[in-house]
Amino acid sequence: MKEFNSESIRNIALVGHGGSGKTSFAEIMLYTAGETTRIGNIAEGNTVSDYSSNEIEKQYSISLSLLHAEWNNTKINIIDTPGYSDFIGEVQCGLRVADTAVMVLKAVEGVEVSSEIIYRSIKEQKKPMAVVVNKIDHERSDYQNVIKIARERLNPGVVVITFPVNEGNNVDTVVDILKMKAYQYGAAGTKKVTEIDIPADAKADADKFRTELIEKVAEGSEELMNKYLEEGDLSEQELTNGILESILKGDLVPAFAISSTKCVGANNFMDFTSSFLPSPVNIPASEATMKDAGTKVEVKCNAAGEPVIFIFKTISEQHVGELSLFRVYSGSVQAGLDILNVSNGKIERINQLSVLNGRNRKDITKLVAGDIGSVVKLKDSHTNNTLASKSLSVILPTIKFPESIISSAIIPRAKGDEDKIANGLHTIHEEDPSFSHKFDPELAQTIIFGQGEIHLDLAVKRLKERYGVEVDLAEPKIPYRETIKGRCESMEYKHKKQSGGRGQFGHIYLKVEPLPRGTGFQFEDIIVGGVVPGRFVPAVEKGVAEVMTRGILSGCQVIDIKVTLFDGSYHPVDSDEMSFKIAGSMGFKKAFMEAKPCLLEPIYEVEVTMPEECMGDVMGDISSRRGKILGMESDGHFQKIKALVPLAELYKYSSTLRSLTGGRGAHTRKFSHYEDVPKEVENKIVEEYKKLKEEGN
Ligand SMILES: Nc1nc2c(ncn2[C@@H]2O[C@H](COP(=O)(O)OP(=O)(O)O)[C@@H](O)[C@H]2O)c(=O)[nH]1
Ligand SMILES: [Mg+2]
Repeated sequence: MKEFNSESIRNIALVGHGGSGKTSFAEIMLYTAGETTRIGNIAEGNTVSDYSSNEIEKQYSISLSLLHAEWNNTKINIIDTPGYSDFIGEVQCGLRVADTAVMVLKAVEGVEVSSEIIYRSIKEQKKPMAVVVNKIDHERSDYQNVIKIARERLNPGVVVITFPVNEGNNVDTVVDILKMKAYQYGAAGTKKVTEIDIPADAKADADKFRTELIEKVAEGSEELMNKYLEEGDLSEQELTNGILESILKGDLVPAFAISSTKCVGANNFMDFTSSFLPSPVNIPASEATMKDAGTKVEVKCNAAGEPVIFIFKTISEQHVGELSLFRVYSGSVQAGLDILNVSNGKIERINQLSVLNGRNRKDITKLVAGDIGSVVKLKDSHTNNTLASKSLSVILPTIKFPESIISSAIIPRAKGDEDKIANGLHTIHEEDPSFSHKFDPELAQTIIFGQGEIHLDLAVKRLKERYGVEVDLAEPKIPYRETIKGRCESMEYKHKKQSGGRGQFGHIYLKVEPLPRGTGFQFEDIIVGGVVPGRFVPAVEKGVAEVMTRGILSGCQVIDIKVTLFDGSYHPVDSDEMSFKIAGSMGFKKAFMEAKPCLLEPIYEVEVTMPEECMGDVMGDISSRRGKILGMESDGHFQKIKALVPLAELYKYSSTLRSLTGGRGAHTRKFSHYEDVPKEVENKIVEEYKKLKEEGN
């Protein structure tokens, strides 16, 4: 592959709702540009981008993939991202290193749920954007309506660059309003494109769209606006410069008509990409932080500068090892370079440098600032790490991954697999930080966290495929708490054993009373006259504390209780620490049972965002989960509900919400406090625990 300078690189991320045709569109760009010699398709599972076995099986993208094509002497790096909300983390990674987000919409459905959700990320990250309206070959394709909806729901700056002349089953021609010509595409695979005059019946639309474009560009500056008002037009040069400026500001969003199955429109899109979409040089410098000083510095896209690269994705592939995908932000990177991982202080050697087309790697010698590529077998570098020369130890801003919205316990099918499972989960997290796991010592369960059920199911599948371990998903145990509502003024317990030799003797009186929520455990010793000698008091406390950790009613921790040791007796020979510890445990258990014991459950504060029309259903569902609505507010097209819901009622909530809202709802949650469990629920939990104990578990 030839070398490209920073100015001739374009980094685009294809984003949008699942099934809009991102992967298919990438496929025809690669074919059109001569990167591939045949057009793969989703049904046959032979696209360049969806190459993993899971993607081929499911027929949709799961991980982002990196592709590139050369067009008009520019190198277009294409990041194809998944559209399902389970894999939103991948979209964040892709957007982070792209200079233009290309939102793919369907020519019939237009703006869908994920389009809106992803658009919010594009706005947050202030990324320039383009729109591709794909599937204009559909019989109900309505290109102009989709443009209208995209203006209303996404960005009012959407302007048409190409539009179809004969949309529907027979579509083969688009009008390009920059060239003011029409382009007739030959059958898919022929790569034949003929430039023709704009057909008479498309002329009026072409003029209208061109005026819209010129006006949009003129709005960008007072100078251009004055010129336009005076002369009624802009020069080609003014238009060219103005388009780039407006795209960079996010005021202009160029839109293109595409049919990926019929191979219509890709040439015009790539022409525009090479001529008008921003190169890395046009993008404002990244604000980074000096590792030691903490001061802010600007990292400019300058191939002659110190090398700074950022890893936005790691892929662990069998037979290859770990592949790190990175973007060069400054300087250039050559094979053999030693570079500092500023995030963890370790030196890494860039051994094998390559560019990718899905799973195909092509080795190259050098990548310059602005370019994107991959390196294999870094020792200890991961997603979100910045690598830089020692003299410029900067850290670039990291990718913000979404918080997990779903969790599940995993139960190994075979004993002894724990280490393999932990290793596997760790690698999965490194590849995809929107997935995480932790061992919860209180619940004695490994819990995994992710973005949806498909996300968690896939982790289970990967564990099996790559690490040969089988696990099942189960509802995580709920960390209930036990406490008391009443008091026990005096509980006597005498532990006494005489079985030849030295006996055991420990005798105590305990008082037990409740404390305010959140106080924890207090132990007071008010023994006078040494009736229980001081050296045995800590043993009594230990005995009580052990029971508090283990629990009595449900096997969950006991909280917010004060225990007072106020009387007792001892035996000069038989008394020892063990005897008093046992007395402490047993005495506390009895006192606890007399002091109106009860169970508390964790309550979470849940925030649900959904379209207004789903409010009723969502609120009804929250009530049926013993939830309490705290309030609601509107947020653009959406409504937000805040509620308190017991954790025990939240398992698989994201799936329920998805079906209640047709995929348009989302929720976040955080722990709020502990509250009494309703009696009937408590009885059930206590019964289950009893049964478990009787069975000896
Ligand atoms: N009719 C038609 N179908 C398309 C077009 N582009 C993609 N598809 C089909 O739409 C489905 C989803 O495509 P895919 O590329 O996987 O979408 P992605 O999820 O956005 O990557 C597949 O069955 C494709 O064959 C198109 O332009 N026209
Ligand atoms: Mg895809």
